[in-house]
Amino acid sequence: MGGTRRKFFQDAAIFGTGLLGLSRSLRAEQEKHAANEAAPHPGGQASSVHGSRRPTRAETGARGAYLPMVTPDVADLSHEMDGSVKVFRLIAEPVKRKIAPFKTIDAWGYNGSCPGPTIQVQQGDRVRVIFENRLPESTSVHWHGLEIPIGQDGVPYISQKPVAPGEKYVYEFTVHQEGTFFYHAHSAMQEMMGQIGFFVAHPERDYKPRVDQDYGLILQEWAVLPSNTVPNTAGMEFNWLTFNGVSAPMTTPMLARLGSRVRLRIVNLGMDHHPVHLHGNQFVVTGTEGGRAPESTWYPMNTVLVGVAQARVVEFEAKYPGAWMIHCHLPHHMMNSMMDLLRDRQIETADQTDAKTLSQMESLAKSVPFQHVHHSPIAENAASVPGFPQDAFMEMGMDEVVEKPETYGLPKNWSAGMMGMMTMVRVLPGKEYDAILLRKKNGTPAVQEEHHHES
Ligand SMILES: [Cu+2]
Repeated sequence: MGGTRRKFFQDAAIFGTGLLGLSRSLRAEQEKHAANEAAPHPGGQASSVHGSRRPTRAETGARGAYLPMVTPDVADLSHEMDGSVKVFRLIAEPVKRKIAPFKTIDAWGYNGSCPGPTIQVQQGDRVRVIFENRLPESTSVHWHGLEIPIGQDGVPYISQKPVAPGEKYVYEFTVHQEGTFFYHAHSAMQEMMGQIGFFVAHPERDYKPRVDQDYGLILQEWAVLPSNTVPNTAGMEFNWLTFNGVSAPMTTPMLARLGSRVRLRIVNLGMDHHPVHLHGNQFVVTGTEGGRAPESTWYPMNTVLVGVAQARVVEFEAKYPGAWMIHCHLPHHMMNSMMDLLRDRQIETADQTDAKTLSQMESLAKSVPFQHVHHSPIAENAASVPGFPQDAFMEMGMDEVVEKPETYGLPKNWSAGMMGMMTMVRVLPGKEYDAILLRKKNGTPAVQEEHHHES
């Protein structure tokens, strides 16, 4: 071991001992953390970053208001103010997550949610997160992408002692950056159990051009064996793909008023990279996990590769009315696993007849309230064509099971075409947009009085 490396470990050990004392008492933690951040930090880099941080709100006075991001199917984490400090309470715990109408998994998340609730702050904010571990094992919280002192980095043994089950730990730092960040457990298996959430730092002044809608999507993958509920975190074959903890058609459509500008922030914390494609529109990548990208780097595209641990922020003008799909384009990520439903009746690609499949689908429909048990038309000689069936018997419409204000007015059986990592941006003329907002506000059930059939 070289001298520098040994010195580093000595520093880390001294630093770790300091934190060990801190974790004993919550109040002591809070006091010491303030001192901690002012002290020089092992690693040097954090110190220089710290030195160049932007001034806090207290130093600059009032800042511009910001448009909060909406995380479909995931709530925001509320906060209280302690003087000028935004105080959040984050709890790691097991979470039952219904990822499809016929599938609930035992994931791990935060505050009853998987992914965890979205934390939204503004550049310059002082943030305190009172973290509690209700998992059956030790954990910590890493603030992905944030330039904060090493003591707040959330890496077990390196920057802090692991937070034991039942213990609390206080993170506190000043956010000098703007952009799309996230928090996650810094233990690989816990990440795969769902320990992730958004951490969005809004800029002190709005980005230009301003957007009217701001949405966030977290991409996750799950390996869940048939008739099981616990993800197999050692498994390499992912059969469930989710946006914000749900698979299509349970994903809540994102709404945009015709003529508005839309921002989508996409974050990936799984085992695969996902090419996320938007139908019918071109967008520009306006930011990454590192913050806002200069306008000179923007160019039109409609598919953005969101690699593991990356964030990609895209923006587009909602010029074209319609229900525009947005989905990962990997074919196997555009599917839901039917293994649980089929059990011993798994589809055989040979020896499949229309009658046999129809009765199979009817059996499925009884176990979950699917209303459309018919399938799309097939040729009379279909069974004699090598390769048949492929998608013929994959469609399972369940409009009524997944209906909500955001699905109001979609064409009948829309849900049959929605599977896996898939959702939609519904670009709606003002009147229709307002009607859905009113339904959301009033909690009006999205009863579909009439279908708008294309055909
Ligand atoms: Cu994918």
